[in-house]
Amino acid sequence: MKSWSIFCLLTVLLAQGVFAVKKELFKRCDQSGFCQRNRHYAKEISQTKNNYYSIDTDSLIFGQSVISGIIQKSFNETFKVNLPFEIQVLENDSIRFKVDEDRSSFDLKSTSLLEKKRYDEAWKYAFAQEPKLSAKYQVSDSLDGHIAVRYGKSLEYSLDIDTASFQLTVSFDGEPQVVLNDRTFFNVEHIRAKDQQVPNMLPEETDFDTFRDSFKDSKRDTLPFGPESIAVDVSFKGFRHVYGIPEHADTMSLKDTTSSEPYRLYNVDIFEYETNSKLPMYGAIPLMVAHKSGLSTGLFWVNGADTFIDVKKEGTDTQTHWISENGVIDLVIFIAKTPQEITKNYAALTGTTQLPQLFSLGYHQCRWNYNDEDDVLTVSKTMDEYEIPYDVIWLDVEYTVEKKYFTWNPAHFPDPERMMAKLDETGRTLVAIIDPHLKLDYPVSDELVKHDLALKTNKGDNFKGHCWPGESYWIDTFNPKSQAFWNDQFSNDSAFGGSAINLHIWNDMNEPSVFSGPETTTPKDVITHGNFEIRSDHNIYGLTYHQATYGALKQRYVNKRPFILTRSYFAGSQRTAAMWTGDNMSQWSYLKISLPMLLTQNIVNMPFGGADVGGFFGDPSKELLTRWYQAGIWYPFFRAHAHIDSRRREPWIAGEPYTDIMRDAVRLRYRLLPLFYTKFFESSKFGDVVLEPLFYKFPDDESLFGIEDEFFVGGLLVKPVTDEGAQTVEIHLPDDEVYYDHENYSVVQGKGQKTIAAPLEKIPVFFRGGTITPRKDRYRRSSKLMKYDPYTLVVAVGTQNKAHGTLYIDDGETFNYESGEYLYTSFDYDNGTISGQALEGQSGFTGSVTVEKLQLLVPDIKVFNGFHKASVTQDGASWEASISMDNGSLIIANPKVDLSGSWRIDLV
Ligand SMILES: *[C@@H]1O[C@H](CO)[C@@H](O)[C@H](O)[C@H]1NC(C)=O
Ligand SMILES: *[C@@H]1O[C@H](CO)[C@@H](O)[C@H](O)[C@H]1NC(C)=O
Ligand SMILES: *[C@@H]1O[C@H](CO)[C@@H](O)[C@H](O)[C@H]1NC(C)=O
Ligand SMILES: *[C@@H]1O[C@H](CO)[C@@H](O)[C@H](O)[C@H]1NC(C)=O
Ligand SMILES: *[C@@H]1O[C@H](CO)[C@@H](O)[C@H](O)[C@H]1NC(C)=O
Ligand SMILES: *[C@@H]1O[C@H](CO)[C@@H](O)[C@H](O)[C@H]1NC(C)=O
Ligand SMILES: CC(=O)N[C@H]1CO[C@H](CO)[C@@H](O)[C@@H]1O
Repeated sequence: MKSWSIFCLLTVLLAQGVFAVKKELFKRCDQSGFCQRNRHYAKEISQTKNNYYSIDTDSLIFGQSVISGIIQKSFNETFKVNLPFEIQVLENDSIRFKVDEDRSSFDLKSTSLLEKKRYDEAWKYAFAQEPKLSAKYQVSDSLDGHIAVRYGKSLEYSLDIDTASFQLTVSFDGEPQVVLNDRTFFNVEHIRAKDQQVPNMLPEETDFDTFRDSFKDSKRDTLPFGPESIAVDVSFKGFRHVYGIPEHADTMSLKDTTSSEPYRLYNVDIFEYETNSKLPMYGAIPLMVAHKSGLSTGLFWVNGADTFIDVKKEGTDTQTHWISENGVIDLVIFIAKTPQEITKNYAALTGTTQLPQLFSLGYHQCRWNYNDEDDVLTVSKTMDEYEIPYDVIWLDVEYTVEKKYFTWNPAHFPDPERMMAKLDETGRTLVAIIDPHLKLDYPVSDELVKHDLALKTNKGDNFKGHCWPGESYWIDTFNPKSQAFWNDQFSNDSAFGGSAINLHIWNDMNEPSVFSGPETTTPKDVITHGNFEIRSDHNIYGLTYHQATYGALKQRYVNKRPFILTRSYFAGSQRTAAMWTGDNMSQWSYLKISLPMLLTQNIVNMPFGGADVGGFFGDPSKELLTRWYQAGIWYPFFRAHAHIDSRRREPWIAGEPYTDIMRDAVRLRYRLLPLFYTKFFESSKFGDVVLEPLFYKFPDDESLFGIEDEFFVGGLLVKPVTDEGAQTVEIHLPDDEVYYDHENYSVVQGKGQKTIAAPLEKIPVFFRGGTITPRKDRYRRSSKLMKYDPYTLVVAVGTQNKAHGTLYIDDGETFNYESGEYLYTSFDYDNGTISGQALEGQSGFTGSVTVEKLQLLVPDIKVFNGFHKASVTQDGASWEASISMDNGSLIIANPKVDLSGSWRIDLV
């Protein structure tokens, strides 16, 4: 689920055509006061070239790792607004810049429930901990009002602060790379009294919607602070490509917005709209990565309010303009040699992705809805009859009584614990949906109100709105006290989960979606914990909600990693949840756009994502469904899902040859689970991506910077087919390495475009020469049942006659890996010798790890002529293993090595 389409059909939109209305529900920039005012200001100030902002040099204080002072907004000699700022030099060569507003002399009406200060807490949710400061910086104050700060390990970066025009320039090797306020769009709308109406306007400002909102249902917004936006322009010098700032159904390399809408970040329940759009979606990660050959930078805009971002391509530069409705300016500039390092530095600040339970990397079978216990168990059994592995079956809202969460409809699910126990017999997990809206008048919402944990209206009453169950309250998960309440609902002596050990949770509708609200969400003057308007922290609500669910499951299971799927997310969400791209259409264009969307999620360090396989709305053709499975097996989160009005489409329904092809695809995912799990470990440990855009592997090749329909997963180059009727695909080989077809091992080589046969049964996937891929090749019904299966290692020998790979293994479900109970090992091939050695930690790993097959791919199998056997050495002992040729590869069968130790195999 879901969208609110059904509800809107029935109620809100009777006056307007349903299909016409979708886009019109959401504000354009010119319908949004703060966006329109800042775009206007930018246009005017470019003409007048006036400058109102400068640093009061007397106010500067140079601390250990922090430079602070006052930026003044000067109307004239007598009227100045003080904007305290701070520059922090962080570790990993990052610079953090914050600007607040001194509101001390402003008298907010004493009756107001609200905090007077600007909201300054987004970082507390986004960052994994307090950022680490780096003491290493040097200041040389020069004469003409410039302050030069040098920083970095060898002081290779510099920050130039132009005090008179207030501009910040980050340089590397003496060349300017990132310039803040390059075009003087910096703007802080200072606080002013409502009864003054429109005082203190600069000549370049407009008063459009300062104290009112003229957009549709937003008209009731009380705007108690009036205009209070923040904005700044940031230029990336010599960078033609910028990426990131999900979630948008758009290209990976972001587009120029000069003559379109800006990209908007405002978490909303959006549905069924066109692809290639800058409209806001369900989640927001305000990290932009800019890349050019030799250097990458990142800009992290730490703000949870409604935000618009303009992008302008200007010669070889990209110029951006960041506009948020309120809060403080809080941004971090990252700089490094490669885009992967930017992702890692951002991960060091905000936390890496959780290490998921292994089962959650398997196949998820979902639809709205599996109707009752019998339906669930029949689907489960049928998967086994067709020998299609799967790990998780899902329940959408209909399992409840009248969509009251934490209840089960007794007619359909008389004994949920019994059902879950049956699923557990074959290692399967149930995921059930729990949303943040709680229907009025039932025990859970009564308790919520009793504990005073609901979102509040601007008058301090419990906020009520419409959602699935009708009139509802919303839990305020900004309030730390909500955690205990939430824990109780999930506890193992609650009626909901009982003592089941295989129940995990789907958090949907947590933008939050409010059917009766403006832009499908809460009014902006709703109040959250701490007496802030949700105007300030709206985009963070979804994160606080799924984090509360994570906390509740963690306490329920004590030592098991919770699996949470969330629709809404913010920077930091990667620490506790997976995401999916929401309510797709069953159309080829949506299959196609899923790839750049998920690559973007990887760039911004939230790799655990997927799109609904098959598409959510409508009925996919058999061909589309099949191609979607073939693409979906590469999504880090692999789930099929369908709308309640769509026909059943479990993989066996299409019939042959489709069912066979889908089965093969799902089984390929299962064979590659060791690879996916290893990639997730490396992501959780080092901040690596899981799906790797080509330009991450080849950051100096400009011809790859825009490629968004191919990617790597470890050593595999993947190009899913996303065109109807395709019999071939064009694949772009990024380099001159050998690439081996993953099924028949035939070689393609030579940088550039290649045409590859891709009939329906074919997934274009290649082992890149120089890599070693771990697999488990035996079919089992679920990942848990594969636990003790032996490994296959595919050694794809590269042009240098070498190959390398890694493998991570742990118990797949607990936190014991945190105390060393894991194996992380690496493999190398070098000119006829294969060896393995443990990499680190793992004091607590016990047990042996067996290999049933080593498969060596070489460009010309003749190089193995003259070898007769393999000589294996481990722990001082030696023995022999037989070799054979198979389809142009060399097989070493059952070499009897134990991967948990060091070993070596020589061809002799
Ligand atoms: C960030 O800096 C810390 C301290 O210097 C270092 O330990 C860490 O490895 C760095 N992280 C990255 C991703 O470079
Ligand atoms: C300075 O600007 C303020 C705000 O616009 C205005 O109220 C005041 O009259 C101005 N003073 C002078 C001396 O121009
Ligand atoms: C319930 O959870 C607690 C820990 O929160 C655990 O000690 C207890 O054994 C669990 N009970 C059941 C029936 O699973
Ligand atoms: C291997 O598969 C590819 C792609 O389908 C095809 O083009 C090629 O001819 C095949 N090679 C062999 C040796 O069968
Ligand atoms: C590779 O191994 C062969 C013997 O198997 C040897 O003749 C040759 O010199 C080796 N090449 C390199 C580069 O070590
Ligand atoms: C060799 O290739 C054929 C055709 O792709 C395949 O059916 C067969 O299973 C392969 N042999 C092995 C041992 O993998
Ligand atoms: C991956 C994918 O197809 N995503 C689409 C899902 O549906 C939303 C609209 O609800 C589209 O915007 C996405 O492009």
